[in-house]
Amino acid sequence: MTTGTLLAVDLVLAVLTAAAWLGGGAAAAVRRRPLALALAAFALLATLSRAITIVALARAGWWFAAEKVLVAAPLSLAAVAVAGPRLLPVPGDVRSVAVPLLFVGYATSSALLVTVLHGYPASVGAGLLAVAGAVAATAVSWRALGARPSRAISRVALVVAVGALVTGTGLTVVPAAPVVPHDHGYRAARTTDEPTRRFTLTAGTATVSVSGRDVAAWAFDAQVPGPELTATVGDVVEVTLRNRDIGRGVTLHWHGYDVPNSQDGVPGVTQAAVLPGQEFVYRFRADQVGTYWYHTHSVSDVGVRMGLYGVLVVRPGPVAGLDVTIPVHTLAGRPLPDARVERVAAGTPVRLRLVNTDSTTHRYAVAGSAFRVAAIDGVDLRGPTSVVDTAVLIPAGGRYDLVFDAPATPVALFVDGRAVYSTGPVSTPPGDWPVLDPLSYGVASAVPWSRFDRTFTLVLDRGLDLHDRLPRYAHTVNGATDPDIPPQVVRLGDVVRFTIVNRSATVHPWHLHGHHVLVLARDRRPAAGSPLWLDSFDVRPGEVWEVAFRADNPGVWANHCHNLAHADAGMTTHLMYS
Ligand SMILES: [Cu+2]
Repeated sequence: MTTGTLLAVDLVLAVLTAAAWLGGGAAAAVRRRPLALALAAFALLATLSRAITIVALARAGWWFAAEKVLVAAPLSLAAVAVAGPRLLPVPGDVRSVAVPLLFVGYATSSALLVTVLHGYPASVGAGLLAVAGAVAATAVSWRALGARPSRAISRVALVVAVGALVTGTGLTVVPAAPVVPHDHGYRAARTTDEPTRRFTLTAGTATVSVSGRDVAAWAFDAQVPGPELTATVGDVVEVTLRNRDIGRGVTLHWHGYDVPNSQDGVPGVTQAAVLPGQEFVYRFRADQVGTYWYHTHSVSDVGVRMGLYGVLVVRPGPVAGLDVTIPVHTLAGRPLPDARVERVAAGTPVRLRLVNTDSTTHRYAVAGSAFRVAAIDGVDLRGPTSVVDTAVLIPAGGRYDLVFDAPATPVALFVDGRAVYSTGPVSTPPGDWPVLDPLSYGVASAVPWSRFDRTFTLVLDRGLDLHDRLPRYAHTVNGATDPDIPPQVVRLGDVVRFTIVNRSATVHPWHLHGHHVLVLARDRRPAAGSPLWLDSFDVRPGEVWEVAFRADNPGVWANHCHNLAHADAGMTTHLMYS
């Protein structure tokens, strides 16, 4: 069983346990004796069986079980211990065990809320809140059922509740937001004699056609995707961004391109958003070959979804054969691009540059030919072998370059089962093919570092964020949301290791700006294939990724989930050079 499944099973078990205790209490209150006893027996069994799932989760990693071990288990067991003597032997009037049963139910429920609303790391405040909730709910039920809890119990409940509210919600101490300085120091080198590729991109509202229907979009040069920017390695790329009428501002972030910090295009961190009527000139040297993309980073969730993105391809030189770029996107609920057919002579070398510009994973499959994965996230793989009838999953923001020599018969690329590109009439769509695991594809080589100067752990989860004006159910990193997540501070030259843990039930495509990271391990299994230098990787529910990089690009860099709705809902942190 995967850790993700285990997390789900444990959650279901916790819900059933709480429901059974509460149901037993309610049945006892209305004197449904057999039902009350049956539910109580089931609840006791479920409470004890959670020991199995909690221990299994703790073995998968402390991050998955911390609050269950420290809050849920002690609270449930203590409640059972307190209520137990009042339950046995079962009195003649079953109504008299209603309050003890409800008490265990409230204790189990509030522990469950700690998992759902607070998560990792476990805190004393969250534990106290859970206790206070259980005690307060029990006191109310006690009164409602006609009995009167003693004054002493009521006072204790009140004190615990107030204390817990203050410590648990952090109302007393609101952590100061980390200072994320704007980078004004760097000025991209002015060069005069180097070949310069100049582009101008004008952002504006537009109406574009998607599969025959007109939809409202935000677009660069009135097209979605924006113009494809191409360069040859060594060129200087100079892009003038103009904003015609995007009221919420626009920037250009060069996704996967490790540009100088001042050119990274993150509003509030490396520059101010470009407002209507303004312009900003980006300038950087194209020293990385490969497939990349650009997109706005201003209100990025809305901006990218509405169409403010395009492809950036840097080639080593003239291209032999066919070199096709296929950025996949969902605009107004409809898939882009439209299907395209291109006749190709047999024997022609073909490179399909696949780009996922959406916020969720896409499944790609090539039918009709074996292929190799030549590069991932712009970086060539070592010793890629030929595979056939195999799908690849590309995370949000990720890129795969697939290469093959065109056979005499048609080849087709499918994205989530839809033909997107083909070299002739499509024969058979892909079946339920196995998925390529890049961690065991290609030829391995030794990790270039044996020690790490800095290590950081990012635990991804959901939780209640009370620091805004309105409480929200946010996407959290180590229990906090942007801008309250402490930055990861490194020095120039440090070898840095990140452990990224997904405790939640959704995929988080992780994306560090300004650096490619080398994958060391996933779920404690070392990467066994070609070195994988990634800028975007899916951390699925229950997964633990270990990645590392050398801190060689000074500045303040966004380090965030590339499901941009998650990023905007708190899941954004920063890597900062001291
Ligand atoms: Cu996410």
